[in-house]
Amino acid sequence: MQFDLLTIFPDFFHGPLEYGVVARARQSGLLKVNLHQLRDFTHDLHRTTDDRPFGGGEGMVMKAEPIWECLQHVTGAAARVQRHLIQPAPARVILLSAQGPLFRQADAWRLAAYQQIVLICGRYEGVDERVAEHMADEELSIGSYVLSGGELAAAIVLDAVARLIPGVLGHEESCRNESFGGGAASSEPDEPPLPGILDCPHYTRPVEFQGWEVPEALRGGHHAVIRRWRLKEALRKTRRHRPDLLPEGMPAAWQSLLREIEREAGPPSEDESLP
Ligand code: 6GU
Repeated sequence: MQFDLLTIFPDFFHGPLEYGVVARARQSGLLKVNLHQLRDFTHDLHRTTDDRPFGGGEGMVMKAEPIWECLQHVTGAAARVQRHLIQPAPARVILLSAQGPLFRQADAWRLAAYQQIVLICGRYEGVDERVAEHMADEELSIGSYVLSGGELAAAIVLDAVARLIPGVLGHEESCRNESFGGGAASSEPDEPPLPGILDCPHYTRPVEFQGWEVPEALRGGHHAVIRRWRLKEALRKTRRHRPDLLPEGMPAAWQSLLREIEREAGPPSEDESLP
């Protein structure tokens, strides 16, 4: 899988690309990342990538032309390579923008099916709307807050997608049994991920530390007991931290565990019941 990142700060990505799972995926050849300096696609002496907004107002707007020219370069080269493939996989062009729909785990799974993903990182007060309208296939935001540029968001999208490429994660770090992966819900290892809840708590040695003990259920080696404990604690954490993730038509077993949790906890505190 190939990522092409369009940015005025290509060096920003050295950290995110050079550690852990992403670095290993690149070394193994499962992931290729190309950084493109948008200033290389300008034609003026000052390599200008921004300009004043039509209609006036504060701040600068990222120009459409350097992005257009860089996209021609990036997807044009891919098209030449793809002419030799039997079934060319399409590229997906994404604009990172605070105005996009929220990037979720389901989007990471969806994007992992593409052969090439192009991420356009906006800067300044915004990007000329013709990029979102005519050049990008979609916009994505990583959350309800304002960042000073799309680079951090692009690194997050790249990380979330790269670790889903088949072969990138080993067995010990498989991605199904974790938050949003549906692991607590899936009974079969090859089942597609369900709409996810949060991951269950994890413990390692020592069994007691500073008087804090590892829960009894995890210590006995009874697989059914462990499985039930993990699902229950995943539900407990989800109910407490992200009740919005609890699906509408929950399996009866989940509902019964949640009733147990509610009996143990009493009614949600005023703080938790706020929207
Ligand atoms: Cl993708 N970009 C910017 N500038 N701010 C954001 C964002 C993206 N997602 C959340 N806030």
